[in-house]
Amino acid sequence: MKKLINSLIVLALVGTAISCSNSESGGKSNKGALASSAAEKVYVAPGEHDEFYAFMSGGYSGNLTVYGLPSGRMFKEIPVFSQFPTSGYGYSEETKPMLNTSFGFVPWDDAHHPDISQTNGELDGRWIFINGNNTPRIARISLTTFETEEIIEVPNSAGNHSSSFITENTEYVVAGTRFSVPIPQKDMPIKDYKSNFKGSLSFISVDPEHGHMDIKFQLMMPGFNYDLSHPGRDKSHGWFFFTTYNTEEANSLLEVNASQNDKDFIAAVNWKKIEEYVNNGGGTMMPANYAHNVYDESTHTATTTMKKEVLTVDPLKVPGAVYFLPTPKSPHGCDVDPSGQYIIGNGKLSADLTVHSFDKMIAAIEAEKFDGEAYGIPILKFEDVLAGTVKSGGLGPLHTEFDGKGNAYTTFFISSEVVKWKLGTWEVIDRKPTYYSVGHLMIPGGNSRKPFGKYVVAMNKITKDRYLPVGPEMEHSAQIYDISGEKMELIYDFPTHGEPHYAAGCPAELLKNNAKKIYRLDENKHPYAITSPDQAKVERKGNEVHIYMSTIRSHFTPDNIEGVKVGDKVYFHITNHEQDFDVPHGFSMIGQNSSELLIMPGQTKTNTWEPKKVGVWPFYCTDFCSALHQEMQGYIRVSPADSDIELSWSLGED
Ligand code: K7E
Ligand code: CUA
Repeated sequence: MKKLINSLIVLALVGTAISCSNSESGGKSNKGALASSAAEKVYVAPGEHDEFYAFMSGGYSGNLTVYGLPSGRMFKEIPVFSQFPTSGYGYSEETKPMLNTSFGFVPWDDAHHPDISQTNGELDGRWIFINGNNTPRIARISLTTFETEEIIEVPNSAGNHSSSFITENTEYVVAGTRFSVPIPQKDMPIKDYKSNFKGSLSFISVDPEHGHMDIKFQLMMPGFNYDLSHPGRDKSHGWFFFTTYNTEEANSLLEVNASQNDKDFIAAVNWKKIEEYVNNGGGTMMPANYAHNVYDESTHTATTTMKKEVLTVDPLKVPGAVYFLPTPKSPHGCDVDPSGQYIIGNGKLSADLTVHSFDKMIAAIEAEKFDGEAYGIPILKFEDVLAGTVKSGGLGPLHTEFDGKGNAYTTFFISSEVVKWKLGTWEVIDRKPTYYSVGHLMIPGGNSRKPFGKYVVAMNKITKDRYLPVGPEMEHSAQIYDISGEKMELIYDFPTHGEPHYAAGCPAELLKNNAKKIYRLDENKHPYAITSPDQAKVERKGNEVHIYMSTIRSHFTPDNIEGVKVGDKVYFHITNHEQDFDVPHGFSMIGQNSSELLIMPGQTKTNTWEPKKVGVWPFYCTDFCSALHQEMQGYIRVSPADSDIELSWSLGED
């Protein structure tokens, strides 16, 4: 045991050493790996637009960032699972419900794997989904407003990591648990994990018209760790593949104890079969408690519904629905090529990649050639499903993407490189170093039937000397390689925000003409909206004061309010009466226990303030909206709790 620990530590240290010693960068005498023509390939002239959008997960920022490719320019950070003072998301009364869970208000998560909706296996640009890893949730973001519209909590899950991947007509967004747990949760000794804990794989249906999510069923699998997943596509459409590790079912010191088995599994799930079973009344309804948060664009308001049950499916009750494909060395990434034929398991403690064949898998199932079973689930023979092995010579393979021209690209964390290899012959065509310790990589559409194989973006865990130092922590780095030729060419290197695990990209054409410019005032159904500034008013209901406020360049209506008292709770319901693209107004109040708000044209948002001190207190617009932005301000007079000053408000009067 000691020996194994030591050798793992050595492996890890060697990895770090390799990843830092293959540096070609950092020194002033060195231009890095760049050829002089590289600059032209990424240069997007001022005023010109990028060719691709790239949506990068924010990892521990909980958010999603939007970049342009090839320029590497960041356009927006979209708040998803984390409160975001830049816009007031998670602070405004309207958006707070988005962060409700069965654990209460959870204003943060760890976002890993964005995936764009598809139709017939091709990106359709309607929505992008992303998983919250820590408090299991799946979010749906609109690709017209670029705002989070829906978040569903996933019960019976823990470490929602093999998520959020989309089937090829967006029938389902799939979420798998990383940690197995007692289901239902209960108080029990941890050491009794083995054969008592379960791993749930959730199939969340997506309504084709509005995108609304609902958990269709949860498959209750053996207590392994379900690491990553991908849908079958084209010929394998109807199946879903999940890598597992810790098939040892260890509950302590997993770095050693979960590395005992030479092979873990890829679980192949025939979801069409289970869907049919469920549609015919199969499955067991189980009590559960989870939040479903939906943002309504017409009321500009989110609501939370607590759901009370979930349909569970025991895989043994649906013969022919689940099989295990033995896959070496604690596989991490689980990727399916554009034709749907090849399923690639990246054994992270291995140098080789294992490629399974979908056709061979089906043949082996039909011939019932099994190699035993695990908890009643048939295990296929490794040799019977193996399509080939890529002898890459790299170390620590993690993730694979495809260019649509018959090539695959795999990242190697330990040896810090991207390796290009050929599907079908398994020969390595090219390899290029990354700086440093690469995790995922992304080709726009690389997770669909139709990749746009012009660039690959590598997302690196360690930045070290790539940019000017900014203290002990550097932003992670992304690197763009031109993959239009036989050999990859590193052309650009740019910092990212948070930890971008995965990314999803698409041609700019798919989205740019649909991006929303304003919210129409005549469609604003917010209960506290006012349709014009002359409807502005202030109302008292007990100790609540509701201010119906308007913004338009460059004043608030009203801008003087009196009669508020210490102990009141003041609601600012602010409607932005602008109807021009890109003219938000901001709002902030001195001493508020919240953030500012940024209110889009035609939108209504609500901020609260509980005045604690007598005085005359200012508020102002936080977004430089016009030449007279600094004039966009107002005062609230706060009197003692027992004052009899009447509520009054004004604009432009003495
Ligand atoms: Cu490899 Cu969450 Cu996809 Cu990170 S995971 S790298
Ligand atoms: Cu409105 Cu500044």
